Amino acid sequence: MKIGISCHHTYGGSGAVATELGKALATKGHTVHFFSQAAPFRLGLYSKNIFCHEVEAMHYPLFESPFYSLALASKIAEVAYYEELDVVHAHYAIPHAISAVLARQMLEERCPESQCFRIATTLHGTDITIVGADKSMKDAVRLAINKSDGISAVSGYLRDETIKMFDPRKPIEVIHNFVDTALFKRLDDNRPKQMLGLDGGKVVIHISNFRPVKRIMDVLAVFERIQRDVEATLLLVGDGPDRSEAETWVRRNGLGSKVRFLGKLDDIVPLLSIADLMLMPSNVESFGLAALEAMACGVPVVVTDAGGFPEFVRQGIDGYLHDHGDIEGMSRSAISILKDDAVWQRFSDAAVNQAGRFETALKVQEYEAFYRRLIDEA
Ligand code: GMT
Repeated sequence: MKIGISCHHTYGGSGAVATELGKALATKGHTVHFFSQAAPFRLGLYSKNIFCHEVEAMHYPLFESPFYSLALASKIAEVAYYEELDVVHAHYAIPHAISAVLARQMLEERCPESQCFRIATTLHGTDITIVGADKSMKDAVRLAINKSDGISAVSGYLRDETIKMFDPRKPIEVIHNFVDTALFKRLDDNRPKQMLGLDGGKVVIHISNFRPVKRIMDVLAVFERIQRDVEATLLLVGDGPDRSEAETWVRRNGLGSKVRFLGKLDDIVPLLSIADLMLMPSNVESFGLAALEAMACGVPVVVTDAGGFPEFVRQGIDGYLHDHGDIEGMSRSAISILKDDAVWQRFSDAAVNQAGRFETALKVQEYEAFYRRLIDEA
């Protein structure tokens, strides 16, 4: 198939999923055209089947802000015309699905409808729960959903939320997020520990975009309790609006030597490989890809009992789930895993096993079948 993938290029789950999917499809022989503002951050490889189209919005003094959505639609229409794309897969409703809808209308000006691509839209979470809930965007998100030929959501939770909020005309398929276990596996390499000067003790990790939904202050509160009982360091990977508040809190509480802000990093496997526990106490996650990637690297997780987490984290087997804001419960669970090596090993092995059920190859087959159905229905 000839597939266009429209996605955010920046650090974030939806861009990561879109990019890993595109790479896997290309490896299977499909032709993949990426559309984004810059090369997606996880692309990092050459393939004869992958093409990247960077979208540059026109700057003109009359336009206060550049029209990215229009430029994206024009780029999709242009590439679809010359490359005869079968499917355009939009990751995130806004602006990608809307731009795909518009691109198809542009294409219809140039060729018969039967020769136009099909639109597959994958909803990732915040496009529905935050952007879609905003009055200024709600109708645009509804249009994006209803004008797509097929819609998928990354969890049953997100499918149900979308139905509640938008009552879409079409059914929503659930295709869970996935992880490439050939890449995300625990490395037997202590060098990152030495490089970070971690002499001993346990390593707790958190990876996110430091937005309010991630509850960074809860990560710190849980860690503060952990380190009273267990010698440990907290690695914070990523960056975002709540970082300053977090840094101020760390300084005020004298935890500077135990909490490391590492910023945005592309290659997280070496860090996950030295981690003993991941904390993800978000308000809600439609899936929580970073936790699945940690599990694949043998890292037990302590997460919120909400959203997509219960669809892959098994209570007391590969991690623990708690109500959001339950600092005491999360701390107790974390300490129980970190304090006993035998318990940790059991959780770690179970996490690797469970991640195997979300292997990239399995989910890519589901996406291929999804595209095929859309093409056959045309
Ligand atoms: O909030 C983020 O982490 C970014 C956001 C995105 O679109 O990049 O992540 C969403 O999509 C990811 C991939 O499907 C999911 O794993 C995240 O759970 C989801 N974030 C939220 O629902 C808050």
